Amino acid sequence: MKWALALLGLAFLCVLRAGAAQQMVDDACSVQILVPGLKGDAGEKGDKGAPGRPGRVGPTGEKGDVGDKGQKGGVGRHGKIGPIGSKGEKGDSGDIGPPGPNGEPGIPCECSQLRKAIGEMDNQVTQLTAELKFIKNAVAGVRETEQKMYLLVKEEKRYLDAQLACQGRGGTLSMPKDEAANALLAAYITQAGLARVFIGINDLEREGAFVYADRSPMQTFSKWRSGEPNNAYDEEDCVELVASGGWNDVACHLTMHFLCEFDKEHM
Ligand SMILES: [Ca+2]
Ligand SMILES: [Ca+2]
Repeated sequence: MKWALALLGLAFLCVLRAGAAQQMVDDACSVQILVPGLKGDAGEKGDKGAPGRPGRVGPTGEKGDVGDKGQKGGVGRHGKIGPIGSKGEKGDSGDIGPPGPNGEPGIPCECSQLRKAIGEMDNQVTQLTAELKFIKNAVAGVRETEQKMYLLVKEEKRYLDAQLACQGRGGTLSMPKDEAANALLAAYITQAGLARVFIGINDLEREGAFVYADRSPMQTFSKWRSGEPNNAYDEEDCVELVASGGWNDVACHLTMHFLCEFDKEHM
């Protein structure tokens, strides 16, 4: 259509100009005006068009392969406690263990005699313990320090018999080795209403060399009364404690009450 209109327009123009310039019209109109011109250069690329409408839903595909295993889940809550099961059967005995180390060599002995002696000693210990407890609680009362127990025995005995009596009860005649112990013993006999008692000091072995009843030497402490020890009549080898707390050497064959002492460790 455009081409037809353009050709009509150009032909009309040739008719108008026919009278004025015949020659020029002849030249112009003689051109083959029905032939299109050369194709022009490509225009610039246009803007991107708007998105098209969604296509139709396709058919259902085939079932896919099994997927990979998922990660392990967290620990679940505790379940309820189940009922108590029945008792199982007894298991087999374990293997025998390795032998223990060898014991120390024994002492050769007449074991039957030893057992008899031990039995008798047990009886004696039981008897002594009962006797000591009786004396402590019912008869004399005792005096105690942290390490020792003192017992005033109200039986009149000579020095050596008194020492044997104390030893028979597991002790010895009292051996005051410091001011505190000596004061305790003095108060003890004073409260008992006694004037004097044997204590465990003597110079039986060597005149003038006083030792304790366990043969231990005198230490720095002593409590001799004024003028004592005097070894009067050349026969005073044993020692008495008087109520005031002083010591005096006296004859060992005198009889008087006495004081025993016991180590608590050995009771
Ligand atoms: Ca003497
Ligand atoms: Ca004397």
